[in-house]
Amino acid sequence: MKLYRTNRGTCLELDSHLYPIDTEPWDALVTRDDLYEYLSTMPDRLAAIDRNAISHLLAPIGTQEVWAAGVTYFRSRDARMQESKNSGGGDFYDRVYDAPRPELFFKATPHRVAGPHGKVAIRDDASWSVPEPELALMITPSGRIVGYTIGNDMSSRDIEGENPLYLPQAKVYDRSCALGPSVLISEKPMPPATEIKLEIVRRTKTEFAGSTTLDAMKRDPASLVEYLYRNNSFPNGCFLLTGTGIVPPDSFTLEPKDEIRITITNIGTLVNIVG
Ligand code: DO4
Ligand code: MG
Repeated sequence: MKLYRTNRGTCLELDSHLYPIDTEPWDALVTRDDLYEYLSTMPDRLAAIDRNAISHLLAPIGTQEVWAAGVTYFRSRDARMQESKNSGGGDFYDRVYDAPRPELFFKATPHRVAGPHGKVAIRDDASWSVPEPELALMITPSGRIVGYTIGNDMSSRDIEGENPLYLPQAKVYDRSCALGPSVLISEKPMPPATEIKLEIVRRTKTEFAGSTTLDAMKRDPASLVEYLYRNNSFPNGCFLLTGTGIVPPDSFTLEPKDEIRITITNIGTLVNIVG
């Protein structure tokens, strides 16, 4: 079962049919702890619409904040230690990878988030930029994970590598995040074999491709949520990106017009253009 935000409002996909949900706003819907059960019975009361009625998809976000976890995969720990070795920051990444407390940081407000086929940005003052393909959790105000989508945690590696204290500048700027295309609504955690794939296409040629699976993640999503919600409230819920396990080689940096394609099993493919 998948939720979409579209030019025609919120739509539910169930058993290959698409149903418009005009009954309540996005925020009211995604704050429900019983979202799965609630949506499961909806088709009994709704008429399916033709897919052609949808001309484009929007980022599946209302007023939620987007947060992110870092260094949750060995590949990310490794890449960060490398990029910050000259600034003396490398040790921090190693320590957080093994510490009970995860790295959690604020990533984006809704206006900084691009939707499917929207433009994501590289900073004008950065020289080394990468996308970070991540599983994103959709979490209710009470801390329940009710859905999963794809997140792109766009990052400026040179800025973060210069000094770990520059992390907010490396991570938070206009169109530094993308979400979509759908939110998979599920009562169960995503299976460990779930694959995350990244492909970066430059002028029709694949410039980089990589993949990982969720079982390579060091942390349990529920424990990331537990830390995030400690002394921290989210009246309309929030999204939490769970970290990247795919980092292109150090010789790679994004360029304008690159197409970033992130695929996660059972969620879909999030496509964005650098621009
Ligand atoms: O420690 C910096 C950020 C790490 C991150 O965004 C990731 O591992 O995905
Ligand atoms: Mg990240």
